[in-house]
Amino acid sequence: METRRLTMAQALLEFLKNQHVERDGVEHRFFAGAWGIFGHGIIAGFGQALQQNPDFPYYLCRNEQAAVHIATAFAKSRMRLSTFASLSSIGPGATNMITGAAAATINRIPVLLLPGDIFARRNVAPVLQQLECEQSQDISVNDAFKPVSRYWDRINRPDQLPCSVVEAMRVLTSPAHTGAVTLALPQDVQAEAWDYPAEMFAKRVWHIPRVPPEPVMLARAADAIRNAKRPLIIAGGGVLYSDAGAALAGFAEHTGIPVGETQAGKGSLPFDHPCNLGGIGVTGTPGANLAARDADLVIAIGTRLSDFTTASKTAFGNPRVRFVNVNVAEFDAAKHAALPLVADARVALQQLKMALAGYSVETAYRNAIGEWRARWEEETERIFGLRHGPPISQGEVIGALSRSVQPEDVVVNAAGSLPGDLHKLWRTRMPGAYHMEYGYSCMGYEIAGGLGVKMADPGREVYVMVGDGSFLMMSSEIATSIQEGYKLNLIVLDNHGFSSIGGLSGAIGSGGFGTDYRCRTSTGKLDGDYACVDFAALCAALGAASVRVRTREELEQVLRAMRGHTRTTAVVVEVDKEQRVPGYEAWWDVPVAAVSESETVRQARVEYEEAVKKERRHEIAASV
Ligand SMILES: Cc1ncc(C[n+]2csc(CCOP(=O)(O)OP(=O)(O)O)c2C)c(N)n1
Ligand SMILES: [Mg+2]
Repeated sequence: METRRLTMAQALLEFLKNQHVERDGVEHRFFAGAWGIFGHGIIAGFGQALQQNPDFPYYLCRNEQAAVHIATAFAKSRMRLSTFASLSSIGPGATNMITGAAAATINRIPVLLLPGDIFARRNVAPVLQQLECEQSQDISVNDAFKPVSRYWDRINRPDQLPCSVVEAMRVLTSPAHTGAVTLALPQDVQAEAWDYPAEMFAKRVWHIPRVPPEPVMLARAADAIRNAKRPLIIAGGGVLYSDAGAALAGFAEHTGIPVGETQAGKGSLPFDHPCNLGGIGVTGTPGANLAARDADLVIAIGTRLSDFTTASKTAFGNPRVRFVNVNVAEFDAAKHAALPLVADARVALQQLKMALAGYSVETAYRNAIGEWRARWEEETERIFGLRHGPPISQGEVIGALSRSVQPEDVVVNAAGSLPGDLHKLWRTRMPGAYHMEYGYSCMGYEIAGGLGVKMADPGREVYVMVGDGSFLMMSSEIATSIQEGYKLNLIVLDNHGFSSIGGLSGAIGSGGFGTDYRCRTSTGKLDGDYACVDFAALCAALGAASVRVRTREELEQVLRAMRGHTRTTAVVVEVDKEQRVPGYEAWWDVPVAAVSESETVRQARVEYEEAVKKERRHEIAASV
């Protein structure tokens, strides 16, 4: 057998370089390189391997958490057909990646994590940054990746590598099982050599299947739809990852069934498609939520049915409502006691359309959909057209940006009040043009994520909308965007604290406690002046061109100019935290204290106890 004598790290890298995926006959190189930060736990092993393999680019970021967010955003933008590896030293560098791993796994996005690990040899333990355990020599901080990884392994001997890497690839490329994969790399083993079979480094192409639905289940699903009077589609991220937008449009046009989009599924249809009711759930539009309330059949495609989508299981008010779940993952297909159509979204939609020849929803329902859509356009225009302040309203900022972008441009966001406002208001015209990380809603994802989105398709303008709270949590990748020459457009919304959690605090009777960036005073409370931060100066200090604006006109002017810039540019705008976009026909379960010294909390609890009664137990309903 032909062999190649390589270190474990060199062999791993050589293997990664040669992995490809293929779907619909089109091949993609799976790894575009590696992001990370070197330390003693990785520099002599994987670091050395990277240095002698310039065709596998290494990108240096500022925070290992950001490395994983960049990889996640890149992979999400590439519809999971390629990604980056993320590496770290042992110890804090490794644990910095755990938040990123959780975000990737929850969002079902493939990322490969390569944290350095403590010596397998053990004789020099405890090494720098080692977590010592009295009960076992077999534990390191990297064990903390287990619950947030879809596959986890530690390479304790160089000859273990072949078994692990093929398992890693199987999981990363599986539409149903993908997420974060962690291969923990003991520092000493990375540098050890072994005679690897040369075949391990041959080009390997992983086929991404389009699993067709089982015919009997397809027929049952078609029957359920034919018998429905008020069917509704929920389009989740799976629609986009399956490249099923056109199939969804064809199915919706043919049947007249309206579509509500989840955060991950937004952009499945263009916003102005006659069947698109827009966002659904807690942050949904009135039309989508009224359709959900009365629906007798919900066709949930490629969605996890999270509480934001189901309005904490209060969204579906029809006592006879049933579900047909189209999903590649059995796990999701079985939720809500649905008729499970385990299948690729595109194939399932094409076959369902054929099975439903001659079927259409009633005219009255079609008319209602048209009316909801028209009313929502009016409401959007009202919010975009507010003349509030200054400080201006967040809705006006979204309106100004919405009017200045091209259809292929991408808006990126993750946490705060913006996800709700954007889910409702953003007018997505193309798949991938709305990039929201809302599975983990991880503050700090925005700027790092924006960089990943830009790298996935440098031809598209990327607009990162980021709240002041998220910005303060992680803005350091601005410097990385300058270093790598990937231009971002940053819109920083300064409202001196947390509009989102502040509003929530009000709703649970706590009046915004602990959610404003105010100085502590002699009262002992945070009730002084705002601790103002000069975000424009921060952006400039990190290398971006930056400007602060106050009025809508100034904002519009800067947004127009930004497009022409070639390096990362930021506009900072103060917004009025109290001028919120309302919620429409939806509720979210955030339990209120059952006993309290505060009258407002007691009152909120009374309302809570009433509202929680609307929660349904769909999981125990008889199936379709
Ligand atoms: C890492 C992380 N920590 C805490 C939270 C909880 N959280 C959600 S939104 C939010 C406030 C975000 O503030 P900002 O970015 O200024 O947005 P705003 O609410 O003002 O729109 C917090 C603390 C979170 N989602 N992520
Ligand atoms: Mg804020």
